Amino acid sequence: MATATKKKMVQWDPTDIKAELLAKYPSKVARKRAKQIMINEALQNDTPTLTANVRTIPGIMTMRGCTYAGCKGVIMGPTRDIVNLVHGPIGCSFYAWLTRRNQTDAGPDGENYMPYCFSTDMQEQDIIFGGEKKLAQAIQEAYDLFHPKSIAVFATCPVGLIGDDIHTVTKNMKEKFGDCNVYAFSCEGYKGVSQSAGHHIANNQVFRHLVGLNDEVKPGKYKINLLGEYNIGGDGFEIDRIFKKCGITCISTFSGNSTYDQFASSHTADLNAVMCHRSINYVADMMETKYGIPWVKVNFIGAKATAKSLRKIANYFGEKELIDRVEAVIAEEMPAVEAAIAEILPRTAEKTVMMFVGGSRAHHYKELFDELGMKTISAGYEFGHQDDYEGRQVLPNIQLDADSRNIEELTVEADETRFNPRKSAKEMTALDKAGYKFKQYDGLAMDMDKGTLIIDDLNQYEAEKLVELMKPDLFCAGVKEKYSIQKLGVPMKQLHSYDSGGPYAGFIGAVNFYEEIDRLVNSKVWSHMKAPWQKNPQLSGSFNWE
Ligand code: CFM
Repeated sequence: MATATKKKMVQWDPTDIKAELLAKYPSKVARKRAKQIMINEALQNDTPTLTANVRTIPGIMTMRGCTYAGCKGVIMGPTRDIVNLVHGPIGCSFYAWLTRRNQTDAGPDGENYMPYCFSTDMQEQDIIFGGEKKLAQAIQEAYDLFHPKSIAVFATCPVGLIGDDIHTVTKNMKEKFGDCNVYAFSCEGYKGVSQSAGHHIANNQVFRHLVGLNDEVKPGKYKINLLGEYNIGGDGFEIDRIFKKCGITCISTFSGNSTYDQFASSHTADLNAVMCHRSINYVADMMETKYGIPWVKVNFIGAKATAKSLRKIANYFGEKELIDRVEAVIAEEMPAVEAAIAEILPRTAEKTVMMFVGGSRAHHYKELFDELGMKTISAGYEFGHQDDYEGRQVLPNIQLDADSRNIEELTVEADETRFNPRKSAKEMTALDKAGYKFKQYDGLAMDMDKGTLIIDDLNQYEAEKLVELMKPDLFCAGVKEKYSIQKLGVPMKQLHSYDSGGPYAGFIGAVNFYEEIDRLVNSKVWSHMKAPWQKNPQLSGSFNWE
């Protein structure tokens, strides 16, 4: 057993690592955690073998965020021309203000509320006497100051605890204004086990209050929506550049640099391309049922993945003009990527990496590390569900628990006038025969090597233990983990905010990523760093009056 060794474990046994991660826990905790640590060997499982989307055990320092973060911060936050008003204490708003690095471009209309922080700033008296009046006043103030098209209200924990009826307040204000769509999200932080519940709550309300409001037919050919792309570090801008070059019209992005009108018009697109499956699959499913828009999984992280996703979109439309143009764009973009790889790969090949990010990036970024010849030895999600790990085929076998049941499931039916199957049954069968898969996501486990460790809801203790045992060349997670990992002598790359880098999507993004990772894994600086207590474990001192 290699517990105490400081040397890199070249041959590690995953069973030993798992046992070591669990060794310090009380037996009940160890039993629960054991179900969330999977040694990857059963690829393409039909039944869930990893427990996910369950409560974090109290006392464990989880990496997760809250439901409000998933709704306000993740899904609605990147939209530029909707006033996002937080009903709650100021901290909930302040700490969600411009920290996610989702970029916006104000565009020709110049409307961009991203730099603002809107909050009702709840005080003790609002908690005691109720905050509805204050909320109505805040909505009025935002309307008077900015005259936005839309105001979205987000509930924080105290709102649910004191029972403010935010939906009636917003409904009344919407009627009062007449020219501003006002609606609310019951996304109190405690509503679910993680930010994932907030995604679902956001998806439901966006579908209920925004999607389908504008039937106007937009110009352009090959119309798609890009779902689950949030323009972190400018990723969305790079994807938009590629779409434009290919002649693909992006009607809406959910929700990087998006506008109110994009959501309202999204039902006019002919294909939903789903990037982050975890956060937005509900919208894709509901749009298919109501409007007949099929969806496919795409990934624009990684140059090869980008090329594959573009071909997937082109093959769906099936027109030679688009297929040829996409091939021409790939041929034009790839030489720069290949040149970068040829130069960098000899320095990165066979290096090891671990990734623990939200609910889809561990999988997406594996593509980029594969391109660098690096081995992903352990990965997992903070809040992924079993289908994000093992593929959508396990969906019928997932047991709903009380926490999941808590989240509203919208009943959606085909729209009487606007349901329009984008492809005939015959066309769908032909695509299927050609190997084209709709509504399919195979999950992270499929792409992980045999014997690697897939860990759900990794915590602070286990992260440090993993690094100590397996000594990866690089660790990827978020800011909460960054400095504790670097203090262990291992470089750390933030895959949520990208530190201050990006874009990493598309072709230009891939080259950016290769260059940064090359610098990180080949810099010796972290291994030279010693904390004072590592150099002199026995510190002594004296008071200056002695
Ligand atoms: Fe989707 Fe995201 Fe992610 Fe996510 Fe997120 Fe994010 Fe993420 Mo941070 S929507 S699941 S809730 S890809 S904010 S842009 S990086 S945890 S892996």
